Amino acid sequence: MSYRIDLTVLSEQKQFCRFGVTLHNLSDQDLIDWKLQFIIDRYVLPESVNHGEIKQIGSFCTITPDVQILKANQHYYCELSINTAPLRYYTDGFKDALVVEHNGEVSHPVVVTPIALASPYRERSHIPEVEASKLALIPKPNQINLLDGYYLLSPNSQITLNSTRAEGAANWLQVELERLYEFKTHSIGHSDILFRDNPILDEGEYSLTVGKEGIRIESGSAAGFIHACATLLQLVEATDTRNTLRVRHVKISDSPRFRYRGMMLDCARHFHPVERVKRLINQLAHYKFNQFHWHLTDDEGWRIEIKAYPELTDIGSKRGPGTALEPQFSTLKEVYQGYYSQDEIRDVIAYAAERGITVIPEIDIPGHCRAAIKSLPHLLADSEDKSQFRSIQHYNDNVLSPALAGTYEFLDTVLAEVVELFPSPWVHIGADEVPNGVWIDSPSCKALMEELGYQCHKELQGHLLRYAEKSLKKMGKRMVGWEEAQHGNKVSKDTVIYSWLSEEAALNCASQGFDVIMQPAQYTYLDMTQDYAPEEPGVDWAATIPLEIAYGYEPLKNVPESDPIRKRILGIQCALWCEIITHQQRMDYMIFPRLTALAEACWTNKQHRDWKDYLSRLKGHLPLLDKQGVQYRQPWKQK
Ligand code: TNX
Repeated sequence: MSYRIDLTVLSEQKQFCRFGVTLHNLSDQDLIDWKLQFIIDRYVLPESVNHGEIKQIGSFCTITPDVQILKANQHYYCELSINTAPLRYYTDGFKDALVVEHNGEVSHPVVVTPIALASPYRERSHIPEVEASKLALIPKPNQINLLDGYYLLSPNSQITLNSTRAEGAANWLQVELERLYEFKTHSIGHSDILFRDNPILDEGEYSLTVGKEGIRIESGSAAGFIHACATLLQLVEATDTRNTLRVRHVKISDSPRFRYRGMMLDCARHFHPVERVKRLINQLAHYKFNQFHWHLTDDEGWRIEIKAYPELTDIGSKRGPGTALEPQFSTLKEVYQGYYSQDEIRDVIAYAAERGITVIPEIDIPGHCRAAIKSLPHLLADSEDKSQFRSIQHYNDNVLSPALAGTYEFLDTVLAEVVELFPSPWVHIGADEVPNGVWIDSPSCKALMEELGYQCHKELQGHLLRYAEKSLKKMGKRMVGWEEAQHGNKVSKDTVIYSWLSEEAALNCASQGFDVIMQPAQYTYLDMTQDYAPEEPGVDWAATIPLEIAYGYEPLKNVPESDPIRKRILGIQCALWCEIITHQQRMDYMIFPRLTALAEACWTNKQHRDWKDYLSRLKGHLPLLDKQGVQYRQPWKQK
């Protein structure tokens, strides 16, 4: 390889770090009229760069060096600084680098070496050794009676449905038995697996009895039947005889702790093909989750087809050379793209519904809108706005204007199509991370504030969100949004708040009268690293989350049973933000096994949860993940 770049930590303090960057020209050609591009997700202080000038848009940086020629076999060196926390992990460093010559007409790939970290942590989290449990059920059912003996399932086994509600569950069970064990049930024979209605049971509740006479599943809801099948699929064991499975005699009565048990997947930062999304949804069903929150739009990509605005996907779903959006997060040289057609979305929704999972779409406004604004500038760009701001992800042009007619036209049109497409009663409107300083120097925002008597710019955000809330309500939907949706004090208490800053913040929203979904980043963010070794992929702005910490998340730990605030906490959600999730293997590694730990926080009552007990069930469960090719992080790593 002809070019190599090194990033070295020179000094680090809590909120200020200085680095040395060396580009080696190992080719036999001089570089003339060249620039250096790289990707890093921290903000580089522009004034801090010596020997050149930096321009940064999001994670995309370009350095114009102060030397025009870099001779063959020579190197270029500069220093730069950030004023955020030190880098601790290799994935914090340059993700990609490129040398471009002659205004980008020629480009040369650059080998990126791992950052030379100042003080790599050597501390590791330690998972105690345990015996694998023979009853490897995750999440742990709330009542189990283990009995002697096994029931055998053979190809003559028949599934009998005494409930129309159980149809979806029975289909899913058959699909999964075939996928996992190449096992097919017949339609003749006696009733080995019987699904029966039991209207006394609550939503999601089920009972599962395996005895001499067969497998009996009872529930009062379609969801309950699905959860029963999820349990059954973990009880099933292969035998030495082909096409014969055995199931331990057991009696289980089970119901969820929280009624909302979700996972959010960011498909904007990196695009996940439909098959990958479905694979995750199916996994969620196995751990009794019932909500899939689909983050479909962000600064770096618009991923949902909107028929009225083909530009959103023609332009907004692509980034990289020759497109309207700069490269971000991973590759510099190739165009990165992807979106879901409405047909694909319908297919995903149906697939999820068959597994008891509701798909909640998120259209993130008014921040995180760069892809939309670049796609529809005639509607969404406020050319007179001279406000200076920088978003958390380092953009200065990613916020919708509450004072443009185009913004409302856009919202009406997009939301109408979204509502039409998604049966979910909730639509997520984002509302997170609107940067300070936005709208301040926009004449039209000023005029709007005067007209409505608003004192503070945050009220403009409230104004826009209130509009969205009303439109969604008219269309029969409930608006839900991130924590910041209540900023600006305009949305009604009908809006459900997804709180991500901390559990304390969630309780604060609940005490104001909002219904709340808790997604505290310190426990539920699956993009956080899982240990302290520098080769662990991930970020750590909220925390490092080893399995033990994820498992240790005990929702509402400090809230007394009698506190009425508990009623406002509808459930728990975990999230995978995808800045560094570029491929399936990385996704598996970040999700598993932590998802199984969090599933238990969602489902299992506090008194039945125990770290060591979970570990032994996890150990017993890993072979099932292996069977499916899930590339989880090994909990019992050899040092
Ligand atoms: C915060 S949590 C975000 C996302 C980032 C994530 C990275 C929230 C509502 N916003 O935009 O992707 O951190 O961890």
